[in-house]
Amino acid sequence: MRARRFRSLLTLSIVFCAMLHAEDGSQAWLRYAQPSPNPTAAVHREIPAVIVNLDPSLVAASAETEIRRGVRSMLGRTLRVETKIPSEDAWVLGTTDELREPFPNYHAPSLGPEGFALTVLTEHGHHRWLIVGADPRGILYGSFHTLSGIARGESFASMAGADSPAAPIRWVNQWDNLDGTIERGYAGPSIFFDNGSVRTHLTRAGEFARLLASVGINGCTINNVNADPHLLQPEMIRAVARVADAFRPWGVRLSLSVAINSPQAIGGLDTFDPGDAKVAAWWRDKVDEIYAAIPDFAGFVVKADSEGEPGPSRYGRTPADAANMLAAALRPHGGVVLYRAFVYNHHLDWSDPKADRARASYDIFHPLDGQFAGNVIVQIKNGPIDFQVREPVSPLFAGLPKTNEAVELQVTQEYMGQQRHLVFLPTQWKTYLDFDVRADNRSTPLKDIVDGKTFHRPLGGYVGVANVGLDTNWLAHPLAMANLYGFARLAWNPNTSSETIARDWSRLSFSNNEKVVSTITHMLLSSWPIYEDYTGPLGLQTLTNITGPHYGPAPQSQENNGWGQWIRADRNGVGMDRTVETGTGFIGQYPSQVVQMFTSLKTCPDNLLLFMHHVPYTYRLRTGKTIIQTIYDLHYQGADDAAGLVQQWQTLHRLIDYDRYNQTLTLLEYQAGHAIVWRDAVNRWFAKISGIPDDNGRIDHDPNRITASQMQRDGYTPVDVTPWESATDGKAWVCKDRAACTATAHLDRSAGAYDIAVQYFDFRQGASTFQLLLNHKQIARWTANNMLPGQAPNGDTSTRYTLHGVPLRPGDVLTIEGHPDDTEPAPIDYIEIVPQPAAPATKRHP
Ligand code: GCW
Repeated sequence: MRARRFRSLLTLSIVFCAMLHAEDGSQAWLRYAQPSPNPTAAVHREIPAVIVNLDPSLVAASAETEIRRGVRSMLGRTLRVETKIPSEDAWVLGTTDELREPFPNYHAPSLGPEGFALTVLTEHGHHRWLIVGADPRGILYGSFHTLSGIARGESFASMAGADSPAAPIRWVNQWDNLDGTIERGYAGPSIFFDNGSVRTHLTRAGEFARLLASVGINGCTINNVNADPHLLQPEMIRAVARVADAFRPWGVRLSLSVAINSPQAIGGLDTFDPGDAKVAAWWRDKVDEIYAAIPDFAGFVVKADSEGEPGPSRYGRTPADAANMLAAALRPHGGVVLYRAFVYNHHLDWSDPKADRARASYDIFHPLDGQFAGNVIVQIKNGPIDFQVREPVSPLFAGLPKTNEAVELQVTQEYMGQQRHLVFLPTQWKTYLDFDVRADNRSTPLKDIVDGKTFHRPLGGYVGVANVGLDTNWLAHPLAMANLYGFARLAWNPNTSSETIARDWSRLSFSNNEKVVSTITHMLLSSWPIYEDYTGPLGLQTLTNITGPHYGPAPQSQENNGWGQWIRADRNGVGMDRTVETGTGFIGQYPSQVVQMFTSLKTCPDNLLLFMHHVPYTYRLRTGKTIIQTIYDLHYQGADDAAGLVQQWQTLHRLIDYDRYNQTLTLLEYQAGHAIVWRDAVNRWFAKISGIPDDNGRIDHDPNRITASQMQRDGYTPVDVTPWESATDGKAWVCKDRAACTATAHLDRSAGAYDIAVQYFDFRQGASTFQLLLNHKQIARWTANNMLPGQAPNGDTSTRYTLHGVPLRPGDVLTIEGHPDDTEPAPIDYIEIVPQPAAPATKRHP
C-alpha cells in the first residue's frame, strides 16, 4: 500500500517535472519533449526498434541521427542501427532510387526536388516505415516532419503522404557584421562573426542550420547586405568555409552578401565597372577561389546603389549589368545571384508632390525585365517601402514576367517592436502572399508568382531576414521564434494557414495541453492587428522614429526629409496621394484591375487608405466614422488589447515552465505600457496637427494620472522632450547634479486597492534606481536597466513600472525617489493610479 502510494507519487512528480522542467528556448521547436498525454503502450509497441539508412550522404546521416535522438528523447527508445533490411519492423531511409531495389513493389509518388514521401509498407508481416526523399535533403525534411508529428502526438500511419516544397529558394539572410554586431538584430551578437573574423566556436552556427533544416530552409546568407568588401579576402574565405562546414550536414548552403566595389576596395583595380573585362575577370577568379574552399557555395546576395552602397550606376550601368556579371562567374559552379530590388534615392525632394519612394523599385527594375541572366533572381521586399506594419504588395512582382523573383520578408522585428512587442508575422505575410495582383487580368496571387507558377519561371522563392543572435533562445522574446518557424512553413507551402502555423508552433515549443495551445494561438493571431492599431493604422505605415532606431512613436519623423516614408499630414488632411490623376502615379504601376481597386476611394481597403490617398480628417470611412476619430479610437483599442494579452498569458500560469512564463510575462507587461506610450504620442500629435479633438475627450485628460509637474518636487527639473508628443506637455523631469531627487503627490483616493504605475525613461546607458514610498515607507524599488534603444527621454525610452494591488486611503502621501546613474538622470513623466480590478480589456477575435 505504502509502496504503491510512493510509486504513484513518484510518477506524478516525474510527469510534473517533465511538464514544467526548466526550459531556456535554445531548442526552439525541436524540444522533443515527451508527447503529452503520454504515448500509449500501443504507440511504443508500434515504433520499429531498428533503423536502416540506405543513403550514404552526410545529410541523410543527419536524418538518421536526428530520428534516433528524437525517438530517444520523446519515447525513451534507443533505436538499433542496421545496414541491411532486417526481418523485423524497421525505419528505412533512402531516396526514391535507393528504395527501388529492396522494395520492388513500392511505387513512390512523384516528388518535386527536395520533396519526401512517408509510407508504411508491410511485407512478410513486417512493417517498414519508409522515409523516402527525392534526394538527401528530402530524406532529412521527411525525417524532421515525422519527428514533429510524433511530438504533436500523431501516429506514423496518419502522416503517410507526400510533400514537396513550393519553391527552390528558401533562404534566410542574416545582417551580421564582421565585428560581431548585427544590423537590426535584437538578440545579442552574431553567431558567426566576432572581432573582425569568424568565431572560433561555431556550435551555434551548426545548431542554427539544424533548426533551419528542420523546417525546410536550404540556404543562409551569413553577412550584412551592407557588405564589407574584406569578407572576400583570401583568409576570410578560408574562415567562412568553416561556417559552411557547420551548415553542410543539414543541407543548408552558405551564401555571402557582396559589395559590388570589391574589385576596387580589395582587389587593387582602379574600377568596379561591371562593363570592364578586368572587373569581370576579377569576379571569376574570386568565385573560383570561393568554390575551391566551399564546393556547395550557394551564391551572392547584392545590395547596390541603395542607402549609400556603391553600385553600377556609378558607371552608368544597370542592375542587370551588375547582376549578370556576377551570374556569369557563378554559373559554371551552379551558383545564383539574388539581386535586391531595394534600390531607391534616399535624398528625395519633400517639396515635390510627385516624388515618391514607393515608385523606385518598379521604375528602376521593370524596364530591365528580360535582361537578367537565368541564374539571377531579383529579391523584392514584400512592400514598396520597407517592412512597415502594413503596405500594399510591391507592384514590381507583377512587373517582371521574364525574370526570376523572390520575396524578401523580415523575421527580425525592425519596425514591429524589435522583439519587445509580440507581433506574429505570418498573419501579415499571408496578406501579401495571398494578394492577387491580377497580372494579365487573371488570378495571380503573389505566392504563385514567387513560386514561378504564374510566369513559368524555373527559379524563385522566399528569403527571410532572420537576424538570430547569441541569445540562448535565438530571438530574445520567447514567442518571437514563431516568426522564424512561420516564415519557413510558408516558404515550404504558402497555403499553410496562420492558425496551423501558430498551433503547431505552440505545441512544439510549449506543450500539447489544449489550453496552452489555444491561448498562445489566439494571442499570436491577434497580435499583428493589435500592434497595427496602436502604431500606424489605415495605411499610415508604422509611424516610428525613422531617423532613429525605428522603435518608439515619432510620427513627425516621417515627414520633411529625403527618406520618403511620408504621410503628408497637414492641418486639413493626411495621406499620400498616389493616384495617377492627381498624385504620384504609384498606383499606375499595378495591373489595371488593381489600379482600379486602389484608385477608387470606394474600393480601396480602409487599412491602406492613407497609403494611397490624401483625404481630409473629416472624411468618413465605410464605418461612418471620420478618419481622425478612427485614428484615435484604434489607438485606444490597440492599447487595451495589448493589456488583454497580459491577462491571457496569465491564464497559463503553472501550465508552462516557470522561466519562459516569467520572461514572457515581463515582456508583455512592458509592451502593454509601451502601447500606452504609442497611443498617447500618436493621438496627441494628430490632435495637435488636425486641431480636431477626440469625441470622447480622452487625450491628455486621464483622471488617473498625476504628472510630475503636478507633484511637489525636490530636485527634479524639467527638460524638453523630442519629439514633444512622447511625454506629458513635452517635458521630462530629470535629476541633475544630485544624488537623489523626489516628486511627491498627496492622494485623495477612496479606500481600496489600486495599481500604481510610474512612467519614467530608461536609457541604454546608465542604470538609475527608483524607489516608491507610501507615507514615507518604501513599497517598491527597481533599476532602470532594460537597455531600451536611446539616450534621451522620448518614445523609445519611455516605460513604466507597475505595482499591483496597493491598498490606499484618503490622505496618503506617495513619493518617487530617483537616483541617477552615469548619464541617466532618473527621468520621470507621471504616475497613474488605477482602481482594481482594472476594467477587463476587450478580447479580440482574430
Ligand atoms: O529596413 C532598412 C533597414 C536597414 C537595412 C535596409 C535594407 C541592411 O533600416 O538597416 O540595411 O533596410 O534592407 O537594406
